[in-house]
Order: sequence, then structure tokens, then C-alpha cells
Amino acid sequence: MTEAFFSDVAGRVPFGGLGGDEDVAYRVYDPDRIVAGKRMEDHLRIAVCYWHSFAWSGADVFGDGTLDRPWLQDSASLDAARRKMDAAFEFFTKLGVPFFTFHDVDIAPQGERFSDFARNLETMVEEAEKRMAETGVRLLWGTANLFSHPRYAAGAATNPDPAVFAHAAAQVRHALEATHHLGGQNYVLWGGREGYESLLNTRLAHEERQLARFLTMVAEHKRDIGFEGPLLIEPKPAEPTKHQYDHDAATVHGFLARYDLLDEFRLNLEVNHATLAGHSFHHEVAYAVEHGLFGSIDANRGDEQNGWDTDQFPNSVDELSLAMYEILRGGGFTTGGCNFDTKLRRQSIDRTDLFHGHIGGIDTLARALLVAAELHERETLSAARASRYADWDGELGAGILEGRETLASLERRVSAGEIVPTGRSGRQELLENRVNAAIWSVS
Ligand code: XUL
Ligand code: CO
Repeated sequence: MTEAFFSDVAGRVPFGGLGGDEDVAYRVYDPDRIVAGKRMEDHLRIAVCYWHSFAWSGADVFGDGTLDRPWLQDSASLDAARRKMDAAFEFFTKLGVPFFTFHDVDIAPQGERFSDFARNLETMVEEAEKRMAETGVRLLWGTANLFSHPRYAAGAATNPDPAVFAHAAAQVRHALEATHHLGGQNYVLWGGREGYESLLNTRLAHEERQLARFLTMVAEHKRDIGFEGPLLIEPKPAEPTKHQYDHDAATVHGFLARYDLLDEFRLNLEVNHATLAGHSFHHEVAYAVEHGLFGSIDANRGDEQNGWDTDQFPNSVDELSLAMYEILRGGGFTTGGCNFDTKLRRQSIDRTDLFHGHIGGIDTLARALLVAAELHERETLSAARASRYADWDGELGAGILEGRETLASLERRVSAGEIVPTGRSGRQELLENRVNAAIWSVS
């Protein structure tokens, strides 16, 4: 590796334990520690994202970039793209995480024509392949950025102009093949501008058909090239568009069912996207797990006091313990993992701030994993849940579900006094206390 960009951090971030007083050290994340029969690293499958950490200058809608990212000065050149990649792999290695994630445009300059971009992407995929082989860092997922370029202002697959659809298709072909080439574990589709700004100029049903056709083409191409990882849709209700079609897990579920795509797609769920949709993250993960749609998570959170996507580093053990519990209940991650789609605050301009953000977030996830394992292994919640529904296995419950009862037959039995509800406690407070007890006691 060339000269160090993160020279303040000498080597791999060590595990210092809860009592440790080093700031650049993990307090809880201990990759080899066995939790519920598996190494912590293999449970969490942490990934660092390329875009916010290496391709973003710190610019926001009110002001210019604030962050020290020298390679962004000359971002049209392949040399700058290589320097950016050196810094990224130096960071992944020092942080000691197994995975990274990227959009096509994060790693390759766009160039003048599409063919320039395709060539640049090919070059940078080869560069990534070399660095992955040197460091052992793997690709959790790749994706195409179908929202930043002006051509996508009115959407990509859902654009009123089929020429834009075609452009998006060309881009996804390359991004999917790049992901496949790099051994990516999944391929993600976040429909940033697949929505509308105004219904006055929008054909809703037509745009939905376009999106379904696009996703079908992606699934067909995945099979054609032999990519085995799942395709993951990342729901978000709004921002940048006023309304986005992939609103939340349940909306995407209905969409996939309508277009016969349920076998092809699963979900990548992001904490703050759930919040923006008016759900808890626990809800989104539980929904996906229960319906066999769970894939992966983006662990970044929002800010309770505002309604936009702040992409902050996770710091709530309470929130993530419940989500992690559902993930363990569903068997844990398979191809998915915990991606840090996180960005620093614009004022966090020291190079080492990128370490502080990730270390704190990773420790939060590690602690949430310990709580979740405690709840799962001791059946703290599951036994109560099972007994609450136990009567559905009895004569009446099974008769209803299996179609042996009708409105008329049930009315006869109720009128005859044969069926009388007895009432049962939901025991919510007791269960909440049990969750808190686990949060307070695990170590
Ligand atoms: C935007 C978002 C994206 C996706 C990948 O809110 O979450 O960064 O994760 O395109
Ligand atoms: Co995301």
C-alpha cells in the first residue's frame, strides 16, 4: 500500500474492553468472541460504505465541502480514483472490518460518454480486485447510482422518457457484473428518485409497470450471468422525491407479490428509512423476517428532532437490540450484514473522526448482539409469545385456519354458549422489563 492517509492510527484498531480508556479501541466488538455459537464478526458482518466516507466532501444544500478529501480535487481522473481507493482500503483494514459496499460512481469517474464510464468502471474494478486480494476485505454489496446525474431528475426506471430507462438499464448491467466479478454477496437497488414530485404530471400505474419491468430485467440478467447473491430492494418513503414507490417493507412486499417477483428479491432495511416511514426499525425488521424477505441492514440512524435523512452513526443499543433479536430469531444474517451507510457531521473534520464514528457504531451493534443473543437463547420473549397464541393449535383455532369453520358454523357455536372468550394479558410491561433487564445485565 502507498503512503498512509490515516497516519494518526498506526495499525489495526485493537479490542480494549469496557474498562479501556483508549478512544481508538473497541470496547465491546471483539471479532473472535463466540456469541450464540458463532464469532461476533460472522454474526455482524460489518461493512463500511464508500460513498459517505470517501466520495463525499461534506457539502450540504447550504454550503461547500468541509472535509479533508484530497482525491476529490481532481475527481475526473483515474489517478484520483486510485488514491481514493488506497485511502478506503487503508481505512477498512485499520478498522478491521470484513466488508465494504459501493455505488458504481463512487469508485469510477463518469467521463464524457457512457462508454468512458464503462471503461473507467472496468479499470477500477480491477484495482479493487487487487486491493481485496491484498487485504482480505470482501464486498457485501454493490449498487448503481441512478439518482445523482441530472438525467435521472425524474427517476430512472420510472422516468417518463424510455431513453432514461435504457440508460439506467445499461448502468445496472455494468454494476451487477462488477459486483459479480468482485464476489459481492448481494446486489442492492435503492430507488432514490423512483417516485414523484407532483401527481399533476405523473401516471402512477404506468410508472409502477415500468419499475416492475426494470426489476424483472435485473433478475433475468442476474440469472444469465450466474450471480448467486440475492437482489435487495432498500425501502425509503421519501427524500429525495416527495413520495417514493418503495415506501416501506410492506409496500415493497405487495409490489413484489403483484408482479410475481417474490422469489427474486429481498430487503435491505435502513434504520432511519423506517423512522421516516413512521415505523420503528424493529417493525421493519420483524415484518421482513416474518415474511421471509429479510436480507441485510443499513445501520445508520436519524435525529429524533428532524424529519430528514441524517445518516448518523448508530448509538442506540435499545433500538438495535430489538432489531438484532428479530434477526437472530430468523436464523441470523446469511448473505447480508450491517452496512454503515453513515456520514460524519460536517464539523467532524479530523481524519480520525471517521474512526470514532465507526468504532462507536460497531460497539453499539456488538452490544445489541449480546442483548439479542441473551433474549433469544433464554427464550425470554418467545415463550410468552408462543403461549399467547397457543389456542390456535387447538380444535377451534386449527379448525378456523384450516377452513373447517364458516361464519355460520362459528355463529352456531357462539350462540350455543360453546365458545366463550376468557381474556388474557398481553403482559407488555413484563416483557419490556425483561428486555431492559437484558440490556442492563449483559457483559
Ligand atoms: C439513501 C441510501 C442509499 C442506499 C444505496 O438514503 O440509503 O445510500 O443505501 O443507494
Ligand atoms: Co442506505
